[in-house]
Amino acid sequence: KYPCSLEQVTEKWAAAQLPERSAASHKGHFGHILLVGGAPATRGAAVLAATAALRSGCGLISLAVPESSLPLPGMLPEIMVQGLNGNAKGFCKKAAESLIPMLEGKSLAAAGPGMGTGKTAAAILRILLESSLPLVLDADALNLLALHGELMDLLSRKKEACVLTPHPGEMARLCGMSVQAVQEDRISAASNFALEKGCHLLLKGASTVAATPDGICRIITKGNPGMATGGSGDVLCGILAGLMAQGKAADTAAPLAAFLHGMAADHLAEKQGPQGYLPSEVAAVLPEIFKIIT
Ligand code: NPW
Ligand code: AMP
Ligand code: MG
Repeated sequence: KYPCSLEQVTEKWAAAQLPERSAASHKGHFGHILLVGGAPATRGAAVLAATAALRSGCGLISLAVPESSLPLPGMLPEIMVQGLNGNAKGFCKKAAESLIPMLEGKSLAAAGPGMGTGKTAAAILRILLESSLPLVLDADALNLLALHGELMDLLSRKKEACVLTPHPGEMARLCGMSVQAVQEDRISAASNFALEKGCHLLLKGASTVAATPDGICRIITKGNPGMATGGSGDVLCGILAGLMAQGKAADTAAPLAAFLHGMAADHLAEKQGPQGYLPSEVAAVLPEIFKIIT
């Protein structure tokens, strides 16, 4: 029935995939992420993603936001920040050229949380798609792909791994389908896109589907409806970037990120109650999850 083979992600599998740390390791071993997003009205999304990347164990993270978004609320001092040309709406013209030197020395880029969908945001996404960095694309980066055919073509041609993390609404925009059609056959929707574009894709929601460009779909059943709140997906984006920065290949990092994210939320739902726990708390509990996962 499906265009792919199916695997269920188990706790045993997830535990066996966790990044390792030798006693002599240092931050240079765990990658340097460039995260782009955070227009003024949605700057919290970028902070949540950057925080989650650190909580998943990345070595370094540099956050690029419009200068008009500074200072950032809830900002951790561990995050390095660069304000690029911007106004009240988001990134402005010169932001795209000032981003180019920031690509140097990075292990991967993640883009989209709270980024906005204006002209300069599109120019920034083009630079990232034309770069030699692996990418994690979420939220507005997905909306930009859906809006601009030439960006979608660049995605198809990109050699380095790209992981897209749409919720069903974003997936519907990416495929030009209705949300209902996506939800009716989530596995085929995710797998067909991954096969056609040669990318990895995590279709989020109850029972997340992790599709690879070579026709494998991994199903993640961790997670609960308490996660249905603003900022949840931004945290997942950060966890995924954090795992890839630590050297995890996209086909492992994507299902592992969704599993850890869901397990952390299940842990909070069990301890605190089924709803009202926050995405920032899901990120904060990750160290405990790394400890208890068997
Ligand atoms: P409807 O109502 O069914 O027609 P959007 P967003 C549809 C940032 N954020 N799950 C549904 O449409 C993000 O990073 C900032 C979800 C719904 O109205 C982005 O940059 C925050 N959606 C930006 O905001 C916290 C589903 O999609 C629409 C769905 C916009 O992101 C919040 C919502 O999606 C947010 O993360 C499903 N299962 N099924 C911050 N604190 O700064 C259908 N939809 O329009 O893409 O908006 O996800 O909020
Ligand atoms: P976003 O819509 O981008 O904020 O992403 C929402 C996040 O919460 C994704 O990781 C979803 O998989 C997760 N999520 C939302 N609702 C549920 C649900 N009912 N069951 C499990 N996970 C969910
Ligand atoms: Mg989102």
